[in-house]
Amino acid sequence: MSSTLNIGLVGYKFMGKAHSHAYQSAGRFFDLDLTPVMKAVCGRNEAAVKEFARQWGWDSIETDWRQLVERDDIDLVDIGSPGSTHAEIAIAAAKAGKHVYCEKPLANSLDDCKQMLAAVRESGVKHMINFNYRKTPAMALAKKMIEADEIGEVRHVRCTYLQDWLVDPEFPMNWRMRKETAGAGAHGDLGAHSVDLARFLVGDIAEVVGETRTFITERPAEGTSSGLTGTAGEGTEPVTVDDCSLFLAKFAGGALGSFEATRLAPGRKNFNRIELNGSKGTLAWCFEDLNVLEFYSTADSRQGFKRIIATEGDHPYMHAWWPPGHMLGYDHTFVNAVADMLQAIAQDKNPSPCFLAGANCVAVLNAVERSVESGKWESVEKID
Ligand code: SOE
Repeated sequence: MSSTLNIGLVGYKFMGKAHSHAYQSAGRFFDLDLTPVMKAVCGRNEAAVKEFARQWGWDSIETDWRQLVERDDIDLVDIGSPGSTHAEIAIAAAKAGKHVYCEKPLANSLDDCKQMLAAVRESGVKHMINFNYRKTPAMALAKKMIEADEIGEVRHVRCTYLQDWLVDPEFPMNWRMRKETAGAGAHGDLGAHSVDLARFLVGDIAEVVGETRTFITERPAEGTSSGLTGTAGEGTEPVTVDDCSLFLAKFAGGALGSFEATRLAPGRKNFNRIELNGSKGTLAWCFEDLNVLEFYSTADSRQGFKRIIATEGDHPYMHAWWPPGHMLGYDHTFVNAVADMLQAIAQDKNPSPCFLAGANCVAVLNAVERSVESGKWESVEKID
């Protein structure tokens, strides 16, 4: 019989929905040893958070995260609020003996990341960061194929993460365009995913050189906003983060990488693409065709790319999902992540990826920011 884990979620907008859906689905699709109980959701607007709780099946609400963290009936604090709030909540949760699950990027500064890591280590709680794209069957399969040496020594890493939701200069401000809440723009929001995928598949990044740019420096002030939509209020507000970032990377293992992140690429919706060229082959994946992993092997005399349908057969995660031919989407990546987390906690293991991966990802982003200032290659701090 499965035991239970009481969840307290902070944040009830875009990520709040994605995480709530994951808690509802994980135990129904996966055979888990630990069942999540949706105990409490927390947000500052009482009426809105009450409505959210009703709609998504949370037992109770809080309007102050401190109350949530102190509750005896909460075992795990899930942080789905903006980056600027992560450190304080995660550290308090760890000190209160709660496991912590945190959205990306781990925090807006490397210092905060280090303190978060120290806090979870000191209290011995389990910790996980939600890099959901690792949890697509295609990326999990790519990892297995690299470990089985199917593409040999990786030489080139090419990451592009392109979106277009900010291309209209009339799109109003929200927290994602303010440095004090988001830390960075496309660089942190999208770059974090690319850096994590590259680190997951290829390993540590040692040095970087890059540039960032803000093309649209002023936008209509925020009226209302939710997720990636909003309405304008009165007047305008300066944009204090980048619209795009571009950098080169030297991997500790010898590979060279290029990374581009932007929210100003018309037509590109969630074009999160990674391509790896190795001595024996190539792997390529893009979220806009998320169920397909492209594979080219130099051993194949027919010299063509193979489109592997990663959602078929016994590919990662597929034992839990639909009959053959029925594919997965964005929401499933969150369910897979939560299932991995619950199973790891049930087995008294730390889930993957944990805060260490989150901190090392921010270390890369941070080194790029230093390089933008210095105009030079910068070393990436290695967090152990
Ligand atoms: C917006 O750019 C966003 O929702 C990111 O914040 C997510 O992390 C990414 O998965 C999709 O795009």
